[in-house]
Amino acid sequence: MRYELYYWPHIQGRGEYIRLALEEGAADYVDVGRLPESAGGGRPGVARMLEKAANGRTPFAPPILRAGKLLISQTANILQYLGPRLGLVPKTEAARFWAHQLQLTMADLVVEAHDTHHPIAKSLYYEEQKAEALRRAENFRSLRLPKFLGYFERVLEGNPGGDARLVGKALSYADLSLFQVISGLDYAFPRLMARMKNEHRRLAALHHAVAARPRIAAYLASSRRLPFNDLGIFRRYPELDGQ
Ligand SMILES: N[C@@H](CCC(=O)N[C@@H](CS)C(=O)NCC(=O)O)C(=O)O
Repeated sequence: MRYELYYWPHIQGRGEYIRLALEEGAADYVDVGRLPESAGGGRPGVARMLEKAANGRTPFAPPILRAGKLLISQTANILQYLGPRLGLVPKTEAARFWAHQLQLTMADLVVEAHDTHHPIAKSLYYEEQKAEALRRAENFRSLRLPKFLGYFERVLEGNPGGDARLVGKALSYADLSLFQVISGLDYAFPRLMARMKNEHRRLAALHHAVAARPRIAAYLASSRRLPFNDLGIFRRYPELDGQ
């Protein structure tokens, strides 16, 4: 199976959760958005997918995965599909729902991280909502992020398979996604995260361990991994990072 990923070519964004799973699972895939426009890629290649899917199941937003005749969108939904096929989730139904539940909780956190710089509207520039962003980020730093990170630290602590993983004994796509969330938070909130990682040693260890996995390390060092930038979900505005 050669998978096709459709995602915006200029940012890691939500496409990155899918890329990490495909890379760790050594899947054969094409990152269509990063192909030249002349080869059907780029933003037009992704936009075409959002106009009208041939099967009538047009997705609302990327990331989108084409797997043969299947066209799947929503990040957590794609990972729920890929997990068993790439050996990135345990076999039991209970474990699969648990991994999906954790992924959806990460999706909630990702929205809140995005809203620190765009609390009013995606369609406005940061500078047009900076006052609200400062207030929102203060609340994120003092209440919301500690609540989310405290939760994931407790999940690691309570995992019967060991505190190095979120689900069971082996690496799952939920671990890869938590790695990506922490990487993004490190980029956007370096001061805050230095403190947070001291207080959440299991999260810090998981982040480190995933980065060191051979396939992930090779991917991170490759040109397939886009750098963080000021267009994505995680953006570095020092004034939002507190003191
Ligand atoms: N809940 C969806 C969110 C998808 C989403 O917001 N995609 C962004 C890029 S990361 C987008 O292009 N959104 C267009 C829009 O919301 O109008 C998911 O997790 O996949």
